[in-house]
Amino acid sequence: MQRDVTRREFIKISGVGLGALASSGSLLGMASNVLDSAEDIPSAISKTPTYCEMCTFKCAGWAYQSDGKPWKIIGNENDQNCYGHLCTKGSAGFGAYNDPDRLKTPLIRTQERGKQVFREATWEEAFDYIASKLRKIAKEHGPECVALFTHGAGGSFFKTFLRAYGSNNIAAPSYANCRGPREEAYLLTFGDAISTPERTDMMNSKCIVLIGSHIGENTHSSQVYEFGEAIHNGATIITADPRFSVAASKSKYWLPIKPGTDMALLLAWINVIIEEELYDKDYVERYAIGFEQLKESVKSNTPEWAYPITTIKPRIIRETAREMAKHAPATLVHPGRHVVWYGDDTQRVRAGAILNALLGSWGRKGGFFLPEEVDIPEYPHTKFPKPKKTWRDAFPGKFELANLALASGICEATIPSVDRACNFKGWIVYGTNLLHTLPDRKQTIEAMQNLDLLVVVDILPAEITGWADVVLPECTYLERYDDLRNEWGREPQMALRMPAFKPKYNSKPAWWMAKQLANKMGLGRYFPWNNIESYLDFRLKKVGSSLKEMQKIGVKALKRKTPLYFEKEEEVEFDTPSGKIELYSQTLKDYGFDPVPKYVSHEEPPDGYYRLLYGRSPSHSFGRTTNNPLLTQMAPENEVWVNTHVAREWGLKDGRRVRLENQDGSVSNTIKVKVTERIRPDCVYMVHGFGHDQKKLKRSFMKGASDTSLITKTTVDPIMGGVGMRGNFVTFQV
Ligand SMILES: Nc1nc2c(c(=O)[nH]1)N[C@H]1C(S)=C(S)[C@@H](COP(=O)(O)OP(=O)(O)OC[C@H]3O[C@@H](n4cnc5c(=O)[nH]c(N)nc54)[C@H](O)[C@@H]3O)O[C@H]1N2
Ligand SMILES: Nc1nc2c(c(=O)[nH]1)N[C@H]1C(S)=C(S)[C@@H](COP(=O)(O)OP(=O)(O)OC[C@H]3O[C@@H](n4cnc5c(=O)[nH]c(N)nc54)[C@H](O)[C@@H]3O)O[C@H]1N2
Ligand code: SF4
Ligand SMILES: [Mo]
Repeated sequence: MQRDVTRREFIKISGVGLGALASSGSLLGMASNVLDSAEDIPSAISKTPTYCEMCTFKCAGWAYQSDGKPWKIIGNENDQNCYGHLCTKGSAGFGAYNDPDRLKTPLIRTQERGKQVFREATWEEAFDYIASKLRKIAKEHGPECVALFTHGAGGSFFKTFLRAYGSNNIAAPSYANCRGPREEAYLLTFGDAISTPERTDMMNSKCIVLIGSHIGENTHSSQVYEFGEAIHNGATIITADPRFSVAASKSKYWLPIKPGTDMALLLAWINVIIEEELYDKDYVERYAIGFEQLKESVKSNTPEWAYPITTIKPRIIRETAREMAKHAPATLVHPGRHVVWYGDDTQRVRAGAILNALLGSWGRKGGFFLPEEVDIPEYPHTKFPKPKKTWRDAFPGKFELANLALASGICEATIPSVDRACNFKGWIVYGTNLLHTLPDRKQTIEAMQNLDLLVVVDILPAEITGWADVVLPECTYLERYDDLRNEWGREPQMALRMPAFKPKYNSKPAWWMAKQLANKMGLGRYFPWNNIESYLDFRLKKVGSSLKEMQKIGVKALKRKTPLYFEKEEEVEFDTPSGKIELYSQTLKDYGFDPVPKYVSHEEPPDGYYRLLYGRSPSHSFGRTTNNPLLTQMAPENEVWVNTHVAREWGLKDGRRVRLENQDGSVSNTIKVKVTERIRPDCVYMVHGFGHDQKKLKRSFMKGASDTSLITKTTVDPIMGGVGMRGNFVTFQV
């Protein structure tokens, strides 16, 4: 922790603080903490390096205290995840720390699962309970029958624990329920993933094409910052979205596409770029294979063909395709992030990847840069045992192109069935509220009712904690060390999170829990360090830094080893089976899928129903911040966007409360109507994260509606198991 900032530094800091607040909205309660006169300068100011956990993008920042009290959190200027600017949610980290609803002590269930009756327990009792159940499961079914669901930094220690125990069934909903299809599509095409933070070179783009991605409402810091830079530099923005999003409002072209038809638009763009010979011939010839098959395949996908499908006029499709080609290779067809829409998502994202290949933007300035990360050696530990089975055994012959475990798949395979070679008996759930995150709540509940053990590690009493056998209260990110942030980027960079405060209540960090539990189970050799400081210091020293140095600077970049883009006429070996960019994928063909993406139509809403679209609140991260005392002041509930004509037909006025009912009769909580021209009449829209039904979340209980409660139907991507969630239709209960 750094102490006693000088007066001069302080004035500099408060200037930054004001800027950050202005950009993130001065409605924050913290604004009152910004001082306006020199006399107000507190005597003792300290700052502690951290990386943010208000979402999982891990922006690095500084948590400031004045006189030992929380003051403000601002971005670390040297951090490439945020360029010194945290988003609204990141600025409100103290709200999470100060939330009076936080979990305070370990809990053990005393009545039937789901009744939500617990007794307070000591850590010792909680670990004893878990250890004895885990031993029993290992003995009766094998350790592979325990799965870990994880989202967030501390999950890494539970991953070590699970592997030491003998299971490798580790699932993040951020794969099958978020960006999985994107990673697989880019792996299939370029032999490399997009990952986090995205390798998009928006800062240098001259043309950005957004297919749904609503950057600006999706507030991942560096994405918003770079998007802003591109706009400032005069880049052409083309946005395809059934809704006039914030990004659409910054666009030269807004294409209000009919939802579910993006593949037709992408194929028509490919068609124009090939037919008008607008593609980068040298790049395609040098780096790609399958051009002739692609050309043949998209021959009939003309703009005129796409018009009745997408409702986008042929003239606009041609004009936008030419615009993309004009700025190539500094044209970025953004790969998106939450891409699990209609079940053909790997193919749709692949069509975008192919478009990028034709424009020559992969490995080029303004397209996709070549990221690097720091190669930090692991702390030496005993080799993990080799599991005898994996989640894949539950799905023989299916989802073979999935590179990670499927959260929904593990959930499904927890429901006993005779033909499953891998049935799950225990779950450890770290930092993911599965009841809000996985669609089809009924299935999640049925799965949980079949478990022998359900452990939940959380900071708040989320819906999922109510179903646990044991609840382990984690302290917030501001009260703990975590593993180093080591992600790729323009520079190989690492960031440190360390405690700014002592843990409140009887909460503890994940590293401590995992290590204690391992000791209890005789697995201590997998955590062979005395404390987290020595663990971090050991690893940092291996790459020429130290814990002491990182405590001072928070973020450190090392030198790149290779150039950021391809060199002119460079020979490149892509990590695909052919060593080339695969416009035509033999791998897909071998697994029985279309080697070149093809248009497939999706079900339309019946009369009187509207497709349910969902997205992000700029002031919240999923459901994890909707109880935050600072953020609830800004956005206390969500609204359902309804087109003006539709509202008139239903006699709905702006602000009226309705319930939504979906095609399967599932009914939502009440939600306010927002009557607007900014959405097509065939769909409605709401942001995700509201409609909590956990009473212990006092500020967010029953505020707004949950999109998840209306997502009972899914379309699974046969290529990799992504769970398409935009095939649900709703009507109004007025
Ligand atoms: N219906 C619907 N479902 C979706 C989405 C959607 O838009 N609509 N989005 C999908 C996407 S893109 C994603 S990535 C996933 C995200 O899904 P999740 O990762 O499940 O996100 P949250 O629902 O915010 O759940 C996070 C949980 O972590 C807890 N938490 C917060 N901070 C900490 C911490 O420091 N330590 C611990 N141990 N716990 C913490 C919170 O209290 C909360 O219970 O959801 C997917 N599911
Ligand atoms: N503030 C904030 N920012 C976040 C998050 C958060 O919770 N809060 N979560 C982060 C995470 S993990 C993720 S994955 C990302 C998600 O953010 P994105 O990847 O940007 O998510 P999308 O699902 O693409 O975006 C939703 C947009 O898609 C549009 N849309 C819906 N259906 C269609 C369709 O059929 N076609 C087209 N073209 N558009 C459609 C909607 O109108 C909406 O504008 O956000 C990240 N950033
Ligand atoms: S995008 Fe916002 S909430 Fe997410 S890590 Fe960065 S500052 Fe925190
Ligand atoms: Mo996500």
